[in-house]
Amino acid sequence: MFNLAAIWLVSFVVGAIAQTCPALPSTINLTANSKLPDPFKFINGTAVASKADWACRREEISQLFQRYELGTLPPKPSNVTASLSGNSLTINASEGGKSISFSVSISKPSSGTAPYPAIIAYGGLSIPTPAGVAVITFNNDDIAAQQSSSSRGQGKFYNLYGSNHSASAMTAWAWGVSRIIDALELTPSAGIDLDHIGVSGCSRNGKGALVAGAFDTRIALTIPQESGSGGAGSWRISDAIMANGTSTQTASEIVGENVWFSTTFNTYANQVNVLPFDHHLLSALVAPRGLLIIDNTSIDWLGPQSVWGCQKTANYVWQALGEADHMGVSQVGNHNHCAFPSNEQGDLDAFVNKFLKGQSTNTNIIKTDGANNLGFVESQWVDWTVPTLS
Ligand code: MCU
Repeated sequence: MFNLAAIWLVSFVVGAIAQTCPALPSTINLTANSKLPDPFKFINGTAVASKADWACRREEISQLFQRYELGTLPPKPSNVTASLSGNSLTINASEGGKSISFSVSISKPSSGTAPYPAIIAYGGLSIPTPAGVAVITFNNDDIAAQQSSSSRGQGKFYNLYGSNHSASAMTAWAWGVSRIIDALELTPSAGIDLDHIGVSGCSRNGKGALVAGAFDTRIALTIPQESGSGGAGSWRISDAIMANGTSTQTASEIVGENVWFSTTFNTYANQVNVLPFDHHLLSALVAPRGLLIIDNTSIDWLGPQSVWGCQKTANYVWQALGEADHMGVSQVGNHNHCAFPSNEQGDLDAFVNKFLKGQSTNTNIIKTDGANNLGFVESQWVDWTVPTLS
């Protein structure tokens, strides 16, 4: 009964959004804004004053990211089927007379009973595997290649939708994650608890995991690890760090390095101030669901100052929604890239136990081991206030 009620509520809310949210104008006059854009103001200048408004603003932000940075995320294909063989779940998707199939492996935990919570792991899990949690290994490169800038349009996503589809590799991977969840829904014998699904990845795959968590609200916990610029970092702050003489990754570099972003983003890579968003708003799409940003203060290329400022600012959206502790940042240095340091284990456990295991834990975790707030001066970046939305 509860599930039916929940399904009814979700379709009611989705239906209400479709009816009442203003459509994004086909042409938007982009104007320079050197601050992190206001989460609580629609593109037409109207204030976000309620949780219902936020639902529409969230949809608007999603559309803006697709239009200017990530490319279009296609809806669920007309036909999705799944088959389970041992630990391998095969997903078949067809659309417009074409079809693809891809497989993920499911590694069940040695403790607990089915259905298990699970983490969908881009390219394998880079954080320590939590006890009692299944790991679903997603070969994201099979869906969209990311060898170099010449990987554009390569991978199974593009076999289905055409090599000229606007979706960036990260959007194609997010589509893949959604199809994995569709397949888990179709396959109860896979033994995965649909209310407790997480997603994680490190570095380039951390950027990808954040995008998947942003787009699919069936994901309960998103854990991008050391995702850096183009992930948990802010385009604007990274440009400022670079201008101050620290060699860090910026939008203008990233668009030449790989195919993580849409070709449309090339237009904005040298003028990020005109973007009507920054990556605090990519994170904000996850709210009020669980998000733990795991980061490293020791690698300039990742832009630790940028990640810190961006994500501290993102937390204001959770604050506005009355769920500040559903989003955390744990930033610790003195370890190699993607090597999870043991002194972050407690932070990870707190989030996993709350969002994947339903326990009551303290997830008030917004911390860095970098000195002096890593030089982040909020007044330089934030020129808006945080409403209380009800
Ligand atoms: C942090 O993610 C990327 C980074 O954006 C790239 O510039 C660098 O080449 O690779 C990083 C990565 O994915 O390392 C595994």
